[in-house]
Amino acid sequence: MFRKILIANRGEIACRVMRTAKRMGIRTVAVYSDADRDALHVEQADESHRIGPPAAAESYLNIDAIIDAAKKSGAEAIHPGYGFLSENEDFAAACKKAGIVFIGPTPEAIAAMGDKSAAKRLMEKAGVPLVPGYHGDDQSPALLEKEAARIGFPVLIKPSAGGGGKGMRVVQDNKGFASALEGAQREAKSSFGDARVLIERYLDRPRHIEMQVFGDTHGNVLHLFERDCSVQRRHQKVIEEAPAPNFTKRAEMGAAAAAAAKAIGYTGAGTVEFIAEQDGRFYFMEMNTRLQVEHPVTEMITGLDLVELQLRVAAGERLPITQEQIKVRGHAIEARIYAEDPNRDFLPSTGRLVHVAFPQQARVDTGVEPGAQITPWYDPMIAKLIVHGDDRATALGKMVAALGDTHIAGVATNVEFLRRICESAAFAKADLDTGLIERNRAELFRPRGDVPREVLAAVALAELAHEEETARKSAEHSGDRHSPWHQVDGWRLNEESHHDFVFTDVSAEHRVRVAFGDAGRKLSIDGHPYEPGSSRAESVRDGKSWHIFHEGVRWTLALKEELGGLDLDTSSGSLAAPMPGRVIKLFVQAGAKVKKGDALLTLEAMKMEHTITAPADGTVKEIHYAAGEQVLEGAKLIKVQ
Ligand code: MV4
Repeated sequence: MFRKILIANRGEIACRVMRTAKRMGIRTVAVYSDADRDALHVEQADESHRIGPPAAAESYLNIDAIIDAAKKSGAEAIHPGYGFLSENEDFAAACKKAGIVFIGPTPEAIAAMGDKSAAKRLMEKAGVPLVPGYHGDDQSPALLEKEAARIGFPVLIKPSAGGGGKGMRVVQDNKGFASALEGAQREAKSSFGDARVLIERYLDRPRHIEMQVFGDTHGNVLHLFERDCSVQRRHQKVIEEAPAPNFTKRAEMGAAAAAAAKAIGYTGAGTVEFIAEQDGRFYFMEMNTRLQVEHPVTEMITGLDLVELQLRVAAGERLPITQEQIKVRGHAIEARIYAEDPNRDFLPSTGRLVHVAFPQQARVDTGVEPGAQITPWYDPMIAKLIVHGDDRATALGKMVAALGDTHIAGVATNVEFLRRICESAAFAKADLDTGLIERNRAELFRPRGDVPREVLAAVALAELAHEEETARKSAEHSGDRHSPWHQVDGWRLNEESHHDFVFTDVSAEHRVRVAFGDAGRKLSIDGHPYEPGSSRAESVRDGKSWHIFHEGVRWTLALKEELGGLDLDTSSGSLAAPMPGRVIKLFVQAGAKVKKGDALLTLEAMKMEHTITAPADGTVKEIHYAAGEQVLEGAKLIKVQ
């Protein structure tokens, strides 16, 4: 076995590979760009090497820099992870040339699967089922149109060079064919540098089902069952699971995938992708010659560590198990958490992760920790949650709970969206096909409604607790614990006392009053008395804002103003100091016309700033203090009529 390996990747997959390497006693070498100097994968490695500036083209895709780092560190093998150089035949060849083991298939196997048309011809020869179609070299429009008619409309035109759905065109009848072909060829040329296309019968409501395969250098090939990855959005997988629910063709698909791998002398971990009709009939789509993002669901149902198998096979060992020994145990589901905003067309969201808390009851594969930056340079995936249960319903219940316990602040995330998918009737009954998200748009993207009263209560109590804590700390530091300036319990001692908060969310203002009486605190929200409910909420402070995590939803509320102990009775028109402090800023002069909510003055008390605002439209009649002056609690500060 290797003594030291380099991981030519970043984020969760780099951390994931290192976890197994460490368990096996293998030293790990990380590489990083300037954007990742402080990243978790660098911290977790035994050794790390800078490979270039943030742009992937100059760092994680820089073959020379990575080979250089491997040589410097004395790594005997390189694990490419997924993405980046993982399916780059030149990289696999460069490793070989440098005398370093590429932990993956041969350059020839990568090349054989890289061209989608060639791969399909190869698979056809190996007896793997294909969608009825045409994938020949003759690309003349007249022939392609004749082939489309032979296949039968609707047909799908796909670029030969690319996978992943880019540049595909559905054509309903022969009238639309010529112009769709032209568009597809143009896009194929600009996206892949290769205008060739293939034509297939267009399948309605297909499922994406893929088979995990493994080959060793002794001619053994295994399959590790299938995964259903039908829940996708614009060809981006969102939720994956294993085994595929209600799928009746496992044995046939497993045999087809193994035949596909054997046909190209495949070594290492690979995935054979199929497209399946609702009745289970399946057709080869393409083969991915790498470890995939969703490999953990396969690990959960087989009990195998796929990275360990990769390392053993790459080191020349035989696969340590036979096909008969591999059994499906229970059901596993994975959800991908992204820094993106589902309400803004899934626009990636960048920024600092102010708060990150992951669930205890799920496997969490992540490459970030609290305080990490999500930058625009790389894929915005934050983590993967993976759950396992005896059956699908149990696993799904765990996933809903795990998503509810995933608390991330600082960037927009898809956590709530994922939870809606998991809670949807369509997903619960495994009504799976690649159109699930589109078909359930109305439900999945419904507006979230008003801020729950539990959340407003939680935010007010959290703010109050925070202020009490701040005051207590400042009293401790002042040396005079009994100083009236540091009274923290004054609000509560006074039976009449109460504290008013105004919080704003994107759409509305909410007024929460906390009153301190004999019986303890009593809350009222927007004028209505509040009785505490039973739901839990976690509050996370972020400057002047709070993130409240409640029943799987993150609410962000900003403290707009705060009137401690101040009677909002506007009849007197006189505004008093809510607590002892110092006037630090005046926003108005006597005679000024003000509107309700306008800032009048700012008081500094207990190291906090409190801005006092006009309770109603009116005119400033008197100002009793100048900026810099100390005031006592209850002092009349300003009079508005
Ligand atoms: C198809 C298809 C329907 N009919 N082929 C999209 C990505 C590429 N790998 C294969 N894709 C498709 N090929 C035929 N003949 C529908 C899709 C497709 C799809 C496939 C898998 C997962 C998600 C998808 C989303 C839209 C379309």
